Amino acid sequence: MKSPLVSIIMGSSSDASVMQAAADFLQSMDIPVEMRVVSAHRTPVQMIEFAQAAAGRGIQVIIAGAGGAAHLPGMVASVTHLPVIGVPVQSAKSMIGLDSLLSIVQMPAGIPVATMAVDGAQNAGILAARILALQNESLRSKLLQWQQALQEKALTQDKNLPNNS
Ligand code: RP5
Repeated sequence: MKSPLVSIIMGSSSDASVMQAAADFLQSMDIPVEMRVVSAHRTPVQMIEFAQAAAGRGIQVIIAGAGGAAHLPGMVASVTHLPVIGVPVQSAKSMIGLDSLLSIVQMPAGIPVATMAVDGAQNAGILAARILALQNESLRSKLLQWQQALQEKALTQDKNLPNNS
């Protein structure tokens, strides 16, 4: 098995059904991934150890999903130089994911987290692939093909609308 290039971490296994979309996309591009539960609040020491060791293990991008008081992506970003992509998970239904979104997006100057939409794990996978594609021509062409297919799908939808002139 190839060593993972992208680490997909989440605050709880209850985030896994959302975060799977990031893994699915990356695996469809033949990018090796790992998935881990790493909690900012329940396993803070392990979180710091994970983030400090990630680059040395060959990880190039970290995708971090969390819900509620979603401190995981920001805290991880504070102890690594790797790009961190944050996915706000809608965990507390009463707040429709706004709590998660604001916890992740409002980072202080100096510590960026590229924040996706609420439950936007597929886009996190796509962004991670785009970052890796900067240094990988065959991945770049796979991504462009995927984008072309997306465009064709939208053009077909346009053509198939009943009142399209
Ligand atoms: C966060 O709390 C996790 O990221 C999860 O979204 C939320 C709820 O966790 P569980 O109580 O379901 O484990 O830390």
